[in-house]
Amino acid sequence: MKRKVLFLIFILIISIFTQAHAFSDVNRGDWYYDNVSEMTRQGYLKGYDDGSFRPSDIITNAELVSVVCRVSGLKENNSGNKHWADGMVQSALKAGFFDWDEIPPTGETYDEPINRQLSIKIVMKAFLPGRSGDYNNVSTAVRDFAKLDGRYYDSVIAAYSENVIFGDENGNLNPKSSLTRAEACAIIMRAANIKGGLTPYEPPASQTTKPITLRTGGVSENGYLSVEGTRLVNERGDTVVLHGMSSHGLQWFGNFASGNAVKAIADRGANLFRCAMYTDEGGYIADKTVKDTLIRAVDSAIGQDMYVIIDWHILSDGNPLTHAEEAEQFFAEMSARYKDSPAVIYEICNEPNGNITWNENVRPYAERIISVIRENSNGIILVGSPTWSQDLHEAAKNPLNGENLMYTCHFYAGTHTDWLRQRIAECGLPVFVSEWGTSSADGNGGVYLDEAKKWIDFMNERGISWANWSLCDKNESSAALKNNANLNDGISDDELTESGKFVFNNF
Ligand code: IDC
Repeated sequence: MKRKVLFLIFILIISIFTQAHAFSDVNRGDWYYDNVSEMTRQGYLKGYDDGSFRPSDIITNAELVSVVCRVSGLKENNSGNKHWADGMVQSALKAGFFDWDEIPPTGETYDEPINRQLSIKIVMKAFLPGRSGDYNNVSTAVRDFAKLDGRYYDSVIAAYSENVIFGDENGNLNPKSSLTRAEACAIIMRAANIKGGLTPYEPPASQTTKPITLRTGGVSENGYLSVEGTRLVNERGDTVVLHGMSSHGLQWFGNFASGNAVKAIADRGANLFRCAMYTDEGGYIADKTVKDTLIRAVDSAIGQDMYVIIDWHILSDGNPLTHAEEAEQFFAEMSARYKDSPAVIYEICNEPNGNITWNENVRPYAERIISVIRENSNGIILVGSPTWSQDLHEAAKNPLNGENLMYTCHFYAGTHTDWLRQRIAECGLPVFVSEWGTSSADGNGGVYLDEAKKWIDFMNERGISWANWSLCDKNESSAALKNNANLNDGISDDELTESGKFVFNNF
């Protein structure tokens, strides 16, 4: 009895504790997750009453100053002013973190967005006063250095030299624009850690290029990939095989491409995630916001140390030339955004189909998109072929020129058998199975696990990488998840369908 009571108390304490640092909108895999959790655990951050933290909201003068005061241990002054943060703003002013005119203690600007240059100064004064850096280095490294007001030179030079701040993808600091609550947490934590504060300093994980978790078989281990002969190899020239899941259409099942979802499959051993961004059927061409879902998924996968495929998922639009201009713009933007990331793989046309040929449609399209991507990145590019990416023999007669190109082959175990394996074996091309299913080609029926096993053995023998269709809970047999599977706490065996179990056992 006594034991039971103790146990219940224990559970209660644990749940209070975990509640205390679980914001509804801060998830494992989000780039700011570690900082925000640690700061919450220490009691520095308070979210909103509805349980959210609103990481992407703009931070105000009062909010930034008060978090800095809490983390740096500055006590708040007694104050007569009714504003909740006034006591802290007053003591920060007294401590010299900023000057009177920057945030007048009369309070009119307390709830206005703080700008970046001022927040950098406050953070540096609070945690790393007296640090300096080299004016010449920083003023050349920061492209928009000239936009800074002179009074912020010293703080910015020191902050940049100490790795408290970094430029954006273009090397700009945007000193007069605002910053988000998540960004503010990152700067504060970096400075506090360098000072020797909370936890040992680790180089910060940037949102788009570095993992926050290191994994066996992951990007941190293999680095940039390239193609040698028919093999995919890592930075040291060793063969690499990637295994993972494809999302379903992001316009329908974006919730299964969340940070939690991606982490859940990484925890089960996957080192690859494919983001299937449909062009038609309500996808990107009709609704550009699908791109935001895709970017979040890509960033989450990078954060989990996984390789990630950006899939331009043509399907009902069988001819890739139909949306070639949109594809050029899209891949220009993506390859610029991810130019420094070894994790990203570009799949430029999911499945060409209909009345088209390799020579007249797919090949010319591929040449256009490859040249766009190559302006920014020498990463792996996956190219489809006619008949839903099965006509490898056609591509093999007139392959593309260039490096790090692979040809996709898609199969569904209930429809495609020996003859397609034969084609892969004979084509002589580097092949990547960026989509396959245990079902029939319509995504349903079966599942056909005996045939799927033959395929797995075949791919293993040849070191062929694959992504399985699909990570979602749709009521079709190719789906890996049972209805209403909840991925917030990982994926358990009883949340997996028959297909899901088979596939996950083969990561
Ligand atoms: C299927 C989905 C299904 C959806 C259909 C049309 O499983 O729910 O209704 O697309 O959008 C592919 C395609 C892939 C298909 C899949 C199964 O790349 O989009 O998904 N498949 O039919 N090629 C061969 C099979």
